[in-house]
Amino acid sequence: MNSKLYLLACFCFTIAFTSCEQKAVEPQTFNMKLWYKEPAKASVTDDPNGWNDDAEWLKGLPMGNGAFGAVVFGDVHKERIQLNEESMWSGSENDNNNPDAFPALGKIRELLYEGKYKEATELTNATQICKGVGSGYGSGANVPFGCFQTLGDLWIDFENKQPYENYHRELDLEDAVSRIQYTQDGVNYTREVFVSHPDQLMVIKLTADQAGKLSFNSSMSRPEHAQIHVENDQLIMEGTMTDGKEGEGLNYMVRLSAVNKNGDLSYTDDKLVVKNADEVTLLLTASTDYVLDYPKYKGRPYKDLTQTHLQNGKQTSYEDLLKRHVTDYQQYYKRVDLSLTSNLRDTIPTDVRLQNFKTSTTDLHLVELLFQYGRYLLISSSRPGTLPANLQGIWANKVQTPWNGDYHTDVNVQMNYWPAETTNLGEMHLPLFDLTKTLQTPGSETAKVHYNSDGWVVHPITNVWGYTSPGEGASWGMHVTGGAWLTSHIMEHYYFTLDKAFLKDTYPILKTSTQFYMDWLVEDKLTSALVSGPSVSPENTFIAPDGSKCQISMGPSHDQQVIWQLFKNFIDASNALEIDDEFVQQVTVAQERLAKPKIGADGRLMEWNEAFEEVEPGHRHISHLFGLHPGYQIDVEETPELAAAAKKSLDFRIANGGGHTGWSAAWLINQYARLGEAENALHGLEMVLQKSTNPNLFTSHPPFQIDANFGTTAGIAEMLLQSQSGSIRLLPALPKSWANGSYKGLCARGGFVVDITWEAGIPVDVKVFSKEGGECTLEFKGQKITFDTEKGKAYFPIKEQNPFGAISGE
Ligand code: FUC
Repeated sequence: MNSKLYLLACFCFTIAFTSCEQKAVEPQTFNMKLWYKEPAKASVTDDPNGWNDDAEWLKGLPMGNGAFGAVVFGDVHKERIQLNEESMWSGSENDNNNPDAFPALGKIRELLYEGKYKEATELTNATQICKGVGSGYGSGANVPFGCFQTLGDLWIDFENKQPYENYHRELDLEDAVSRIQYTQDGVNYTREVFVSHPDQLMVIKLTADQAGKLSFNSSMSRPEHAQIHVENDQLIMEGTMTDGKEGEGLNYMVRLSAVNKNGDLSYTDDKLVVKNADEVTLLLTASTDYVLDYPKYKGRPYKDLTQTHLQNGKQTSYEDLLKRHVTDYQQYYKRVDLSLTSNLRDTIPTDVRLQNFKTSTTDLHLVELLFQYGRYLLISSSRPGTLPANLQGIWANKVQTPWNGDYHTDVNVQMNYWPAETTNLGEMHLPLFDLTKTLQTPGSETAKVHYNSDGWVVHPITNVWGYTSPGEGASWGMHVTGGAWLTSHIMEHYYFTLDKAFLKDTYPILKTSTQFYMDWLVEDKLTSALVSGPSVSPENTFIAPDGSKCQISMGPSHDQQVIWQLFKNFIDASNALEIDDEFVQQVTVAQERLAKPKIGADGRLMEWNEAFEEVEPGHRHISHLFGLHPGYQIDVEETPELAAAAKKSLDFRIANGGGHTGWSAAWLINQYARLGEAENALHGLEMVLQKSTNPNLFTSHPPFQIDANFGTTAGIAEMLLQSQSGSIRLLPALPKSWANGSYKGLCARGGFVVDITWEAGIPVDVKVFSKEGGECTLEFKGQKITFDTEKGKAYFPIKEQNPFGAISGE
């Protein structure tokens, strides 16, 4: 036993099976840092094509406070800090609903019942897709859909262009500070950068260990729509983006100012100039006039806000700014520890670790790092009151971001939030619900125009302008369960927190989403089961009996499972709020009548209602296993046949090249974890690290897409703790190579927080903290123990007699 495990075990055995408020011993972990011996090169210009990654930017270190983001290059002679503000969106509110849709709906369903898939797919393309150009095929910077864009760059051009040595840069995940140090001409220079949530600004402190050695010019730039001027000791960059209709869109402003120790500080027309200072602190604030409020979306006092935050920052000492930042950040970050290794020092730079991992996957510290990095990124890109994290979180370095950096609702934005509850960051989940709320009104307009239905609907994409229409191609755009999938997150938050006030507040969203699908579902002519359609199984194509390649059908398994989950959630929410009206009863009946997952002749879970062959057997979407993960419909214990079929489907996908995009591999981790398939889950994780991770640990589709960061963190948590089935499954998918370890602070449904230490694959110490009271069932390899809990108390249920001790770790 290594010393930290021994300490923990001793501590726990003295407590026995008691409830108490005592804290478990903090496990020692080694510093959670991304660190490098080389800078990212600021002199390399970005590729003008937004779809191409920029290798140097992907070496930069991302920072953020939920709304403001920065990527720090750490270059010595000329520093580049690329800037983001989450609402830097071009475009504007726009009506994309298609009045031709509803009149053709019945005909498409008839064609599908007649087995005329080709004709049905063609008619869907002709009538059901959005009006206008929609998202502009993912390149919508200049159309109304718009695009999430860079805010520009901050440059710090140092006078000293001499060679340097002793270079080191890092991002410390434990305090969310980036540090750079190097030596030039015998002078030791340092930079410290952080983005403060409490003070709403970015702070950059530059020092030299000899007097008067800091001389530089600082400037700002943006590829378009930017004016620079100086006003009252501030360098200001401002502009107006396009609304996509040849008019003016959102306005933005960035303010930069500095505080110097000795030397001279001055402002020219477009620069801040420092000469011979000992130390300088740069402060930067930014905002737009965006407001998340359909249909106006404007009105934030962005000029005043940036001014106030900058002035307040200038009047506060660097030490106080740093202290407030660290305190604020750590209240979230410190809730969870994960230890898979017993080493205490990290001597290998992160990019080297990543490179080594391609040939040897034994580096468990890299796994710990990637896990905590996902939590860091969520805290940095999604805070209460901000917009949700988009396809790139809040980090994008160009004007045209791939897929507009939007919210894809057929897995991607949901994946961003998979780790929120399990890794103890429930507050960071709230922005997703705020966005969902604002989609109700435009979504009900779309439901009316397209389907003459009540309730509201969202298709596979949305943006900050309330876009809810289908996409511009039926093959992917006719995904009708985006709204239902979004609302499942509301219930996840409730299942984890049991927060009734929250549930009461959000119940209308669940109810109106349920209303839509109650209207939308139709009876299958043959079986009279309720089916969804015409629709797609996200982005996948099948071969119809006549040999044609089609996407549109009735009752794709994905829709059926998402709607099943929505109805379950709605029924659970109604029960929790003691609502039992006629509508709840109708939904209960309808849930029973839904067409259920089916197993094909080859033993796989069927993706469509009929046994079609898929065009791409290794397709990246694994949507027909929604019921396995993130849904609850398929479970190893409750529905073992379906679980076995799900496993066959997964194995088949992989055997045919599946998991080739980052997020797809990340989903595999979660799905295999739910099946208790530890080694396969680990394989998914290794795929993410080997094929889909950049030097700064941003994951990749390619191009860069952040969902796999979040999906991987969630997947690791899912391997270590699950609670979707009613009991708390301890170490449900623990790979052999993770034989010894510990974690603290992972969350389970029912309001429980779990700390655990395991040896040779067996739990040797478990602490369960009960936030809300109630019965708790722990499960390990099928063996269960149940005990009652009281709100606010901790339990150590396996002390003197470990009921799991007799179980083999194999
Ligand atoms: C989904 C995926 C694509 C990509 C895009 C942003 O629709 O099918 O692979 O990730 O979102």
